[in-house]
Amino acid sequence: MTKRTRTHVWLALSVIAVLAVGMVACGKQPTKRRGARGAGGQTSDIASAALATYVAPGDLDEYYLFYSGGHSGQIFVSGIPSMRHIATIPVFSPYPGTGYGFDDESKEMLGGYNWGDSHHPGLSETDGEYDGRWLFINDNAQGRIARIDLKDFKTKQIMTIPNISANHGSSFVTQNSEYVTMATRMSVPFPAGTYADVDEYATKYKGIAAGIKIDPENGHMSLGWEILLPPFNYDLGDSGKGPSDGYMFWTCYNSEREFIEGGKLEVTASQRDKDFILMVDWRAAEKAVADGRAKTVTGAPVLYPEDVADIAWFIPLAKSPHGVDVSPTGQWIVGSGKLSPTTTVYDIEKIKAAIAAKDFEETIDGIPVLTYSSVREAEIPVGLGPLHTQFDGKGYAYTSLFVESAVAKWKLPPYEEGADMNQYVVDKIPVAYNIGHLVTAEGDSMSPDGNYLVALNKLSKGRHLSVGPSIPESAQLIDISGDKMKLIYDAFTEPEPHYAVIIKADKLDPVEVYKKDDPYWHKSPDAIWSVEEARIERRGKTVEVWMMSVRSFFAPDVIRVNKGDEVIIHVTNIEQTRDELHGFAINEYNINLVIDPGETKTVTFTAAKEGVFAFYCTNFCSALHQEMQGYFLVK
Ligand code: RUQ
Ligand code: CUA
Repeated sequence: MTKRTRTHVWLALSVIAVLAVGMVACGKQPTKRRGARGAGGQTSDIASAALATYVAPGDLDEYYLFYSGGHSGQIFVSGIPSMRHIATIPVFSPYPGTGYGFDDESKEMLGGYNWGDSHHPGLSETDGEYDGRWLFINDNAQGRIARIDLKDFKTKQIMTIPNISANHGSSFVTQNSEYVTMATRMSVPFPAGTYADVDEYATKYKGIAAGIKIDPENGHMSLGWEILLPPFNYDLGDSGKGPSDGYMFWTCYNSEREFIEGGKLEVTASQRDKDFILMVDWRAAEKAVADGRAKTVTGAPVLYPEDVADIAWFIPLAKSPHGVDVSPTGQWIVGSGKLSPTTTVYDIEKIKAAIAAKDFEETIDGIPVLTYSSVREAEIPVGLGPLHTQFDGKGYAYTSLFVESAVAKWKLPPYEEGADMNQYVVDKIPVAYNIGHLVTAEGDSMSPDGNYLVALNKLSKGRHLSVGPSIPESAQLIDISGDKMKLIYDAFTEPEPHYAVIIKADKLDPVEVYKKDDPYWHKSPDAIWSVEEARIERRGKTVEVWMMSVRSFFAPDVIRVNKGDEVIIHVTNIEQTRDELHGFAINEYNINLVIDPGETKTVTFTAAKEGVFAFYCTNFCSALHQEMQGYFLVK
């Protein structure tokens, strides 16, 4: 491309940036609370919004909202409509509040990292409906994926696969939870661990799309297949449903396939008018692996599109694509480009017909590019900076507009022949600058509820009291039950919200106690249930302790070791009463376990410091909680 076109793109981007900055409001001072009553004794908008979101003391919310915590590495849980933050689920980062990352098991899961970049939570599904079993979440930084069991809201597995770099297009679950997606956002030399300089980017660097198999019995994840891809940046994804079940979709940018040192990727990756949606037939990929057509590379079954046809296709999409979302019926595939003021709708039937007719524009690294005009249904003029789309189940779609700081509501097909497409954009609501993702109630399922939408902001307009340069994030609750969208609540979210999912509260039934005889829970072989079983055993330089905790003491309450010993402590909380958690912290040893009723946790460490160290219960458990302590003596 010429220097001139580059300058143009650069200019356009700068204009967008300036526009955006111009919209930032100044810091907030406390405002007088506005009256809830409008003129003439009418109930004002504020009063009806308050009524719509107020969950009275003792009442419960209607939905769970799970939103990712970005580089906090966590998932946050709120209720809808109150938007109250009620829990934090630590996934990729330690969280002393629940003792996560301190016991052997969670430490091992974290794999030596103490953070992750969690972006897109995805719920397990049965027949295209959220079934409330598991929640999946990706780590964009370390290329990982995790599973949370919604029976106890705890992270049960963190998985890494080879050859993938920056897993962003994840975690999008198939209609019957057969697979969850993973994909490379930032291509690197292939196979994993190869060295090649960035000037060999176009040829030596590769992307990967992967299908992670989910065990239907217990949710356990394992690698199903990988597909070798050109070095584009694979961004967002979604799984098909109904007529598109069997397909996975990912947007990609930088189809220019270059990384020029000092060249500004934002400029070099914005040259082409269109990039692509990658579409993968996961059943065909699964079969190709079963038929022995994959090559084993760094331990992974990798399919090469040059050798294995009919597993992957590209669909052109303007421009620097970000979100791709499948409509509730599964017929419409909706893609948005950050630098195009339109959202493009594709018909899965046209896509299938184009594949059958080999209606291709070109082939890139063995992957056919479907002819745009044959598969596109319509381009909808939604507005500036479209990112993500959600649905209400009543035939409407909602697209977030980053640059415009708004949500556009528009109608899904069918459209009248030759009609002015502007008429199908039926409503727009401004939100706090700048919006990234948005989510509707049960929005990724085949039957969204059509009542609530949460707009998650990227940059904040200062919707809260000022707390310094780290402006509190904001998530806005929007009522989408009527023709016009209505902003009804401004909530804080912990940094930094990316995607979220909303599930009906009555679909979950979490336990409050690990019942001693509940076969669902894997029992630790080191659990003990009485003072009599409590003991300390020494084997050479290893001291192993089986400890029991109950209101309000530990048994044993004195542990004597020698400096340099390896110490293994198993603590069982034998309580069977709700909210009777006990902590176990050894001062100055950086040990902090929190053990739920009926749970056993193990910590292994070296007694490196000599002296006498108190240990105590960190979780308030009874009137005599302060007395719940003991001593760890290191000679
Ligand atoms: S991204 S603001 Cu990580 Cu989900 Cu679109
Ligand atoms: Cu046990 Cu506090």
